[in-house]
Amino acid sequence: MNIYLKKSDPHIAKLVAAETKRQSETLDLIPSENIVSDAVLEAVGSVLINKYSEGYPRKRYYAGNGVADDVEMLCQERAKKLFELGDEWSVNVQALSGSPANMAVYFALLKPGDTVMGMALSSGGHLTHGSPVNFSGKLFRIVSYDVTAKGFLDYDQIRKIARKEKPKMIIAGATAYPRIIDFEKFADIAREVGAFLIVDMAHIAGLVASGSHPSPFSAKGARLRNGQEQVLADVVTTTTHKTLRGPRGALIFSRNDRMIMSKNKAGAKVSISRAIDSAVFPGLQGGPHDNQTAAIAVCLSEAMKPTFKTYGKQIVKNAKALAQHLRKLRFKLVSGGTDNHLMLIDLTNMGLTGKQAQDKLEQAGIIVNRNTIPHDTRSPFDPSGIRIGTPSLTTRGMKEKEMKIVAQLIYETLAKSNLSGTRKSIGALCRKFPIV
Ligand code: DSN
Repeated sequence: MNIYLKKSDPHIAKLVAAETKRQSETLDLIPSENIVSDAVLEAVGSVLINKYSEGYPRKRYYAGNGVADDVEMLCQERAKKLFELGDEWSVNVQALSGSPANMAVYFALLKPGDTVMGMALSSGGHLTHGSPVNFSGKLFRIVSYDVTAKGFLDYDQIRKIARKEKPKMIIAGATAYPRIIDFEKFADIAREVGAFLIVDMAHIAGLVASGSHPSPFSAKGARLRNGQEQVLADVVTTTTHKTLRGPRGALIFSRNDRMIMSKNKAGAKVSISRAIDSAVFPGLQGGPHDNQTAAIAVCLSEAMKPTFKTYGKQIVKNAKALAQHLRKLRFKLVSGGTDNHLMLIDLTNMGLTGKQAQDKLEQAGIIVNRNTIPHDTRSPFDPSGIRIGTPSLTTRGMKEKEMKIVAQLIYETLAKSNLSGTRKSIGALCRKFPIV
C-alpha cells in the first residue's frame, strides 16, 4: 500500500498509516462518516485529478475534455437513475461539498436580504440553514423553526411561522434529527405561502436511495389531476459522503421546468436548473474536481446494487436496535428513539457534558461527536448531548447483535473509571469487523 508515497514522503505516508490504524481500531459512531470502497478510493486518486474542465459537458473553456465530459454525464445519468427521476429534473454534480451546494442554491434563487426559513442549528439544522455565523445568516433574513421540547418537528408551528413571515425559500433537512421528515407536509406549506422548497437530504441520501426514508422528490402514488406525480421539492441538495458512502462531494437536483427571472439578462426567464448551474460555475467555483466526479459516479453505481438496499435497511435496523439497548441502560434519547441512522443522547441525567462524554469515549476507542440537544442551555462547544449513528458500523458488517454490545460498551465507558477491559473488548470487536 502507498509504495510511492512511502518513498517520496515518508512523513505523510506514516500519517496515512496512522489514520488507517486509528480507523481500524476504533468504532466510528459519527453519523455523517462512512467507509468508502476501494473502487471509490481509486477513482479519487486517478489521473482525472490532473485536468481542468471549467464549464459544463460539451461547453468547456479548455481543450482535452472529451473524457471529463463523459465522466460528468455518466455521473449525472446515474444520479437521476438512482433516485428514479424523469426529464423534468436536472442535476449539477460539480459543487465541491454540501455548503457550496447550498450556497449555490441561495445565490441562484434569492437576493441578499430575502427571507428564508430553516431549522435552527440548536434543533438539528445545518450551519447553511441560516446560522448567524454562516453566509446564510449573514446575507439573508432568516426565520428559524425549532423542534418541540420532546425533539419533534411541529408542522402546524412551521405553517404558522411561514404564513406570518412569507419566506421566499423553506429548507427542510437536518444534521441531527432522528426522525422521519415529512416532505409532503413541507411541500404543502411551501406551496401555500409561495416559497421554494429546498430539501437538504445530505444525512439521509443513502436511506432515500435504499427506500428506507420517504423521497423528497415526489410523493409516490399521490397523483395530480393531470396524471403527474405530486412534486414535492423544487431543489434537493445532498453530500455524497454520508449514508450514500461515496467521496466528499455534492449533488444539486433541481426542476428544469420551473422558471424564474434571470439575474443576468433583464426581463428574461431561466429554469431553476440553469440558474443553479450558473451559480455553481462561474458564480462560485472554477474548475470541477473531475476525479471527485468520477468517484461520485462509482458510488452511485454501487448504490444501485441490491446489496445497497440491504445496507440502507440494515443501517436503520441497527440504529433502532442500538437505541433500544441504550434505553434499557437508562440513557435518555431525544424524541425517545430514532427512525433513521442517528440518535441524540441527552446526558443531563448523567452528570456529564457532551465534551466530557466525547473525550472519555475516545479514550476507550469509540468515536462520537458532542452535540446540542433541543433547547440546550449549554454552548455548542460543550453542549448537553452526543450524536451517534450506525452507517459506518453497518458498512463493517455489524448487525443488531453487535448493537447490543456497542450499547454496553458505551455504558461501561461512561460509567467506569478504569477503561482497560472496555478498551480490549472494543479492540476485539474492531478486529472481528475489519474496515478493509
Ligand atoms: N458536518 C456534517 C455533519 O457531521 O453532520 C454536516 O455537514
